[in-house]
Amino acid sequence: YLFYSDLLPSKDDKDLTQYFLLQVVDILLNYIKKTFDAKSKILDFHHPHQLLEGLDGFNLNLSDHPESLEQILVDCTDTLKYGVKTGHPRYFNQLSSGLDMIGLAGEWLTATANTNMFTYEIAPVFTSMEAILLKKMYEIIGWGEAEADGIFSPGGSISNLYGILVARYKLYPEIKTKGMAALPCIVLFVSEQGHYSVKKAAAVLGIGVHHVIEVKCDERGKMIPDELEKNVLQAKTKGQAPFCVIATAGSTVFGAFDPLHAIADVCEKHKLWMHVDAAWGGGLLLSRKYSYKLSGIERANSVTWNPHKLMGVPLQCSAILIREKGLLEACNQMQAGYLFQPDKLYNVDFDTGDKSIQCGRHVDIFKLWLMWKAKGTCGFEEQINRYMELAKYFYKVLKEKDNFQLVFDAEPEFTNVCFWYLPPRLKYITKGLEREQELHKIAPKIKARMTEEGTAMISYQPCGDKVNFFRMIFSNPATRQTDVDYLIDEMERIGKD
Ligand code: ABU
Repeated sequence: YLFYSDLLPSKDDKDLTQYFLLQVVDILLNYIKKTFDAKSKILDFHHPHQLLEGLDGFNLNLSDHPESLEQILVDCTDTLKYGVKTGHPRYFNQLSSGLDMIGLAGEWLTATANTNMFTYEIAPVFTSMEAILLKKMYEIIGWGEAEADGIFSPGGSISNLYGILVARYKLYPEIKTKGMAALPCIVLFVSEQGHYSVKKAAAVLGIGVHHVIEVKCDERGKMIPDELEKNVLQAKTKGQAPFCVIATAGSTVFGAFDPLHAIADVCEKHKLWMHVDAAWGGGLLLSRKYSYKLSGIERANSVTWNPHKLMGVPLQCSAILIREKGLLEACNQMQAGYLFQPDKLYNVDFDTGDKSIQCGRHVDIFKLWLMWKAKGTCGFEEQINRYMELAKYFYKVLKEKDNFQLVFDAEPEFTNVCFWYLPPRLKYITKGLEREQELHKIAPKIKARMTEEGTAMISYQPCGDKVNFFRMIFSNPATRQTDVDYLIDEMERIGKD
């Protein structure tokens, strides 16, 4: 039996580290091959209590004594065995899916480097790459490099929080020292289809969820600019102080794009900060064919853009981009003397840590940089255009079928396609409450069966007055038309009874 203490930095390593790591790579390669095999199961589902109690020798409990390296390899195999293959061609469950080989290599290298993004001192290459990538993203949005700033953050919710944080600081810099007691009753606006992270940020920032005003959407889920203006005026009449609007470019459920120019007009008129949550839709800027859907984003004061969604970068990779240099740092800077010494030997502008609300920051940049190198902008464009074509294909197939009903009759705006499956027995129930109640139960039942059988994964939700419906997402490079056809057949097979 060999143990971790026999591996490097042990002096008696005798190539054991190499052997051990090659065994790990072997386990990962087997998993990767299965991931891309459409016939393999996406998951081997077990209930939480089963996993916690232990399965076939897979014991999650920890002991006081070391386990052998052989057992550690078995633990690695089992961890993947009972997980979900998010790169499987029939995994449609989340906005972030797929398994990119270059991104994976990037993640391996990042883990091997095991450093922290807060200073150039310990991450010279990664902080430089971040500067390059941020510049690229400002250019794509349509901002000049000189006036912009940004940072990679742990996900879209945190990037949205940054946007609101900086918006508030811009208008009320005293917030940093005096807190909310020094401010009037500030309010912000987001569409009723906007992401829930906006409310969460309001709670975290001490603004309060009740001070997030939800603006009505049109029938496709886009914010109505006239409603926004009406809400702004109403808030002012009540003595509240509007400071920020969160527009959405690619809403989570419907994939809707808010009309950014019209929203920017309202923001300019009322001197409001405009943040665009393009966590999901941002990648579309790379498509010359579809980037028009985000027209007006160049007028935003800040933007959230998650390359780990449409661009398929392994989780996680999210950027907050701010159209004013210096604000992020002024808002968050605490000048910890032990990290951010001003008298270092290099240009300390590259010590980005004090712009952040965290101290330690994971290196999320390398996998994106490496993928961009490997694909070029054109590679992302091609991939994204293909998702849009797949969404249109799926929509057309469903439209032809009388046992499926689309939530929106018109062509999909984005790669989200929302629909109901209508089992034969529903035909005999007249339209009304009883039928709606029955329909509401269908999606969870089909999903449960699919999960137990491990054949496909797709999300569902109710929304407003709409009972549970499926949300199909195309953001997985492994998905082909045959997988789309399979999903439809599978729903008919499972759902018919
Ligand atoms: N941050 C939104 C992710 C939601 C989804 O993948 O469905």
